[in-house]
Amino acid sequence: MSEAVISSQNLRDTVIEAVQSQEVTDIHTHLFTPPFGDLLLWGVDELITYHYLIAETFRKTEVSYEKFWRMSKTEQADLIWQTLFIENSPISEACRGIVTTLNELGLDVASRNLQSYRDYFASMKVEDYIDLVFNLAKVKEVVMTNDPFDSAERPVWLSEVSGDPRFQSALRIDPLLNAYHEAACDQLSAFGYDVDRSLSERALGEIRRFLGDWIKRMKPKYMAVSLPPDFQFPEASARGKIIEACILPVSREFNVPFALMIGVKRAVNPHLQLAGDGMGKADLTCLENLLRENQDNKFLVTLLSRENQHELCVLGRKFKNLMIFGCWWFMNNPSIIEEITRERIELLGLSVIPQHSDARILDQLIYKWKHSRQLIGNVLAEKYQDLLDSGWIATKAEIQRDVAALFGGNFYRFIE
Ligand code: HDL
Ligand code: ZN
Repeated sequence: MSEAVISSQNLRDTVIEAVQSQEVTDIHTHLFTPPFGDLLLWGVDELITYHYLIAETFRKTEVSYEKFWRMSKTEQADLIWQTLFIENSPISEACRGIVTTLNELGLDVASRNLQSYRDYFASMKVEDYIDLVFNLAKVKEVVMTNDPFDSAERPVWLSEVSGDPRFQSALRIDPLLNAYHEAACDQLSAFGYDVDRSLSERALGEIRRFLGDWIKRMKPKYMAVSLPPDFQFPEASARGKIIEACILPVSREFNVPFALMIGVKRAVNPHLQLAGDGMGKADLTCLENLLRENQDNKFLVTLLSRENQHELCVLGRKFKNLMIFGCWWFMNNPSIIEEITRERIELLGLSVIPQHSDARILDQLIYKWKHSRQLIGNVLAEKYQDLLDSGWIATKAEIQRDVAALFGGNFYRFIE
């Protein structure tokens, strides 16, 4: 039996150490294993041209959208660096993340010499860099976002190449659910599935076959879709019909949870391209209905609106088939991470997945997890202290057990 943790400072140190040392499974990223080639983004110019920084740059620069999008990636990075790091202090979370990453890599942040950082990456092999980043970030494995409708990604899957086992897959089905008539129906026909626009019983069967084929091919940890804030279920729409007749039965048949990421408004400012998406507060009646009427299905859920988080926690208390995860996108900022981690622990104890990185660029794993570990560690230390103040003495082994559950154990148990 490991020694009991009894003094306050000893307790805090033990909690922080447990959080800092625990390897994490990152359950939602946009990273790709090396066989996907250039789809795996890494290096300082990719970091600087992350769409979060593009949006922030336009708030400070006089450069037009048209002129920016005509620039090369290097020219874009030069403008962003000059605008957000030199002419202004890189104080936002997305900017600070790059400073943290460069610092953790041991580069001379004080020099502010962008070319020297570029030289560092120019000498790096991607396979070596993956090892370096995973070790620095203490990431055990990441779950990718894999879209069978994507023209660049699809052929790699069809070539049946095997990648790095640290990169697991997730079957992303946004085109199927959000653009069936506009795109997916024709694409599925082209792929050899006998579907139709009216979603006849035959077509629904073919969509189930498509999902089964890709589950067998990808072996995904879950099926995921991002949904607008006005998503409703049940819904008299192609989306509602496909969820009811295809997603839910296939999810049960293959034991592949359905992940709903609700609250995104795509392209509220199209001039910003990938940086142009917005958000809205959702009506969570859709989740209540899905969870209540499908208690043999497993649902992973993350929401984009801060104002939805308390309701989501209450839903988590009502439905054990709901696993809440992460601080998604516009939620992934220290002030909100701290607030909702505290709220989740107070309402749900240790039965959530507190964070994912959403990393698009490999290097981001370093800062996204360093920042989140600090925040989650502080909240946990406070909560164990509250226990100690009431006489409950948590041992080091118990704290390590609890942190392991939050950083991967809950996920693996939920999907098994
Ligand atoms: O839909 C999603 O998975 C979102 O995470 C978007 O990819 C978004 O652009 C993003 O990267 N957010 O962090
Ligand atoms: Zn994402």
